[in-house]
Amino acid sequence: MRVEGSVKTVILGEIIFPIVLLIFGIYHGLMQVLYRAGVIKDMSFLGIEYYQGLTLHGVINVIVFTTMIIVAFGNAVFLYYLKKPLRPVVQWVSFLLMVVGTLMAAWAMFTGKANVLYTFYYPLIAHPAFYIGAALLLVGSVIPLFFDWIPNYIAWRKEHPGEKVPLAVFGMLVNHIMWVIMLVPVVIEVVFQLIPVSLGLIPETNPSLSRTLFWAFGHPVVYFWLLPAYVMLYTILPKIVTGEGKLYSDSAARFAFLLFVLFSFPVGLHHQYTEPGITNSYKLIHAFFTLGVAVPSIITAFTVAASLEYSIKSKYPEVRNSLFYWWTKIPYISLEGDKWLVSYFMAGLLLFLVGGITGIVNASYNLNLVVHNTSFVPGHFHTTVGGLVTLSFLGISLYMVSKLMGKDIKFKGLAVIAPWLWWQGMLIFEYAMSVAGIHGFPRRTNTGISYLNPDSPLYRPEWVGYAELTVFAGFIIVLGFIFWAISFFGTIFSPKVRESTIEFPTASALHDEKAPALNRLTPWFAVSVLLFVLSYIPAIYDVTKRGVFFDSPGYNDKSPVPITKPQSAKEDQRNTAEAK
Ligand SMILES: [Cu+2]
Repeated sequence: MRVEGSVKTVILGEIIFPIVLLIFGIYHGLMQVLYRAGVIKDMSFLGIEYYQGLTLHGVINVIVFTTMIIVAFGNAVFLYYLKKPLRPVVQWVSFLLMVVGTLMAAWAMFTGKANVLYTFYYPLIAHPAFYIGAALLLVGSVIPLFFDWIPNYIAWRKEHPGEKVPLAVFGMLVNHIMWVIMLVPVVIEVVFQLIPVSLGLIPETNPSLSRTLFWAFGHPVVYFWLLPAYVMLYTILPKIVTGEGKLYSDSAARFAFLLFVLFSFPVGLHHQYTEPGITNSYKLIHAFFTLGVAVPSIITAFTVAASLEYSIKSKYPEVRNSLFYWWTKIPYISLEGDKWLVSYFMAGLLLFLVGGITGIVNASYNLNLVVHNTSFVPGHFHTTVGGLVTLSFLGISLYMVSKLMGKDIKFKGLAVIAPWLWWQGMLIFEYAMSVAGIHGFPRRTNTGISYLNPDSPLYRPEWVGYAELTVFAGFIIVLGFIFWAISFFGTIFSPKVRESTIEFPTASALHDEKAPALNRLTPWFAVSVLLFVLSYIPAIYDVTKRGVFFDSPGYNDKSPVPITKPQSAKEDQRNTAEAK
């Protein structure tokens, strides 16, 4: 389908802008391993502090990059599958809000006014521009849903009575509605707690409440990143593996998405197992729901593997009776047509296998005490969001840019090797981080000047080897990224050879059951919101009534003196005045 004009410009902008920023994000990832291993033994490097760099790494990679690529991919999916135009005004408003918001937050981070990490836990307080910028980014990201996607979806349903909406549209629609729901708690946190404190409008607020609201958003957000990758695995991967490829079961795919709708929300307390003030039994309930939300990913593993098997076996009759040998026929490294994209999905899937297992460890309430806040956790999520999600987003970005700009993919060889370097680097990184984590190696710590410094009284030699291994891994990962970037920017700056189009290779379904219950979204979302609210009432009651005795003033990362004036201090002053 041809695409020209300003909608094309916006979608390209939503891909290229975050990727330029991602260069900083990846650079600070490399800096992290260098600091932590003590290769850089300092508080800062080239004017950027350790925690400032860690904030940039987190915010750019998992908030800005993911959100903008998801909106770009969603726009392309709705445009291509529904064949209905997007509204340029809506698209520009959304894009500009995201860009302005990102630049505001980036200014606060780059100038060192927001060294609060990407979770911005209270009572650490950042410059208001950080929170307001983040809020604008999020507002911009939901605008296409309300003003382009839902109207187009409703119009399409009217014109196609009784037909199932294309699976990719279904997945992206479900994902973005989930996005709007999960934003509610974090918007409450930012608007009623963090912005007022950072502006000095209120002197103090409740840290436990703010963390609880954050994780009511912070868990589902990982599925917001993951589901677009699942859309690609279901619809694109089987088609590009072999020309005859098919999705094994359409209903299984839809059912998996709907299970995410149900179970992504009542689980946030698994990030707060060690949070005092929340009753244990509520954490246990969230633990069970978390194990429940692993189910749709396990279903996805079966569906995607079955689709791969069907696709391979329909092309290669000689492996039709083999149980395992057909895996060798997958085009892991192929330059033919769109097959280069397979390497991104396969490398991502192989990382996700590890990420799923470590995630189930994290979720298991008592096991979490072994790994919480250790390097085990970053090890885990570098194989999920840093693995499958990032690789499929890098792959689809390169794909979309080449189609939208009408250009051939340049340096295809590098583009095919890139995900495998990334995969190998991440596997080594994950191994080192996980095992060191079990030995107590902390996350979010400049260990090079403390625990891994032989001159420090804190020295812990048993962590040294693992930290050095992460340096080695870091360089392989970055090399993979550089290969990808050469291909990406090489493609952008190459001459145009075709007209600009939007198209996705799409696998049809082998088993295409009717299953009307899977195509009515409202009841699923109604139950989902109900579960979300019910599962959080006891926890919110705990952190506002029973579990917290005082609010806290805000602090910055430089001083133990609060930057906002606490109520209790004023009372103390009054008391001493009265005593006199
Ligand atoms: Cu989680």
